[in-house]
Amino acid sequence: TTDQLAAMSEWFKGHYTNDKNADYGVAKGKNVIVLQVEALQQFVIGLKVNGQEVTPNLNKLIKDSMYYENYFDQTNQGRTSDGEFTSLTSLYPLNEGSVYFSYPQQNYDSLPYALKDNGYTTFSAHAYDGQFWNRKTMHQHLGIDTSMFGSDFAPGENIGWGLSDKDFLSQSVQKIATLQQPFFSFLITLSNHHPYDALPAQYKVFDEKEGSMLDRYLNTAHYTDMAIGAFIDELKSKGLYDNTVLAIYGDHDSAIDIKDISTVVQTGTEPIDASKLDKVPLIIHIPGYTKNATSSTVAGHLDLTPSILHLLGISEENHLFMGNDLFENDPSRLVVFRNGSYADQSHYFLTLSGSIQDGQCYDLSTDQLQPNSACSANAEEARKRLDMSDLMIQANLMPRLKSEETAIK
Ligand code: GP9
Repeated sequence: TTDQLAAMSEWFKGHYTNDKNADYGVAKGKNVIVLQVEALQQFVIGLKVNGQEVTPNLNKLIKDSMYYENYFDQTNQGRTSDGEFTSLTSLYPLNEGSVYFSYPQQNYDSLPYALKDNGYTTFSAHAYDGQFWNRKTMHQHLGIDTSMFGSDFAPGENIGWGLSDKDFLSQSVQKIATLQQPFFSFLITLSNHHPYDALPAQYKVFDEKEGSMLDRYLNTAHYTDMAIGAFIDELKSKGLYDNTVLAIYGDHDSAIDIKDISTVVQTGTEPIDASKLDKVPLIIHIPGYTKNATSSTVAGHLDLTPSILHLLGISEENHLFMGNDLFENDPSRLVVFRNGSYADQSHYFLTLSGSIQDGQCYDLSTDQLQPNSACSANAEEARKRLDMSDLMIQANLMPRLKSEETAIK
């Protein structure tokens, strides 16, 4: 209804903070590479097993980058496709299924479209078949002009489902180097895929106990980290590294049992330990940016697009992104999960049933149960955001909302 549209418009107006602080536009005009890493979880970052780092290359990159250590996984049943959708459109995944399959014909706003409007070339690549997750269609529909999938790559070393991350990233750099600048490139890795049993023996550096998925995972994650290290070296040798913002994040959890993970890292207290562990790293390397740091700000997949736009000095004003710009100072920011649970800067609200009444409110740092009243307002706000996102997707409201915005101005 018109009232609903007006209410949604109001919400977006309130959400948009127009905080053009000192970081705004620090990477103006730079190329952008977004690297979505299969099943990369935050707990492997900085982790040493038998004295050896699991992700030495990412650890090194972090020393020279912004690193978000509390970046939560906001995906749902659409797994890798949800990682892409939430990150590129700053909308929530569906409750059931994947937007990529269920609503491929709607009009979406997206990071690639926002960049195209600002003169960027847009490109994506993934080593598996383009029909999978309906990517060929959806990448185009999200504003990506050229893509490479599966057989578009030259044959090379295969690991599991397809071309190894090392060869995939290497061939992707060759292609990226030919793109007109500034470019946006979206790359999705594959080798670190569940159940992590396809890695050739010569890449294994950690001992694997018989039947331990965690041990296998540590090896494949280490392999992918090596491939990312080689990728960064190739970007440097092509002269691209110093004029490119490089954002790297994990798409979703690894499906490894928390009991196994707790043998290598400290996990929280039941029953929120598993939810709190469901974090992926976000690393943003910004050439020439001096404020490199680790941030413990609570954040998630929906925040990628607004944050990249902030760095490029592209205003969010004419866009409808539901996530938060991580470079703005906004202590009220909320990370909403698909089942209605949420994390803010001090609480974790956990609802397994999806009902607010059945939820429990925890102190985020101590895991202590709090009175529900401490979480009730944000729990309602969380539900409202999910409903809005669903309505925008299912009723294809983006075009109408955009004209509403224009009418208000
Ligand atoms: C397949 C790959 C894996 O192309 O992206 O998807 P997932 O099974 O992790 O959703």
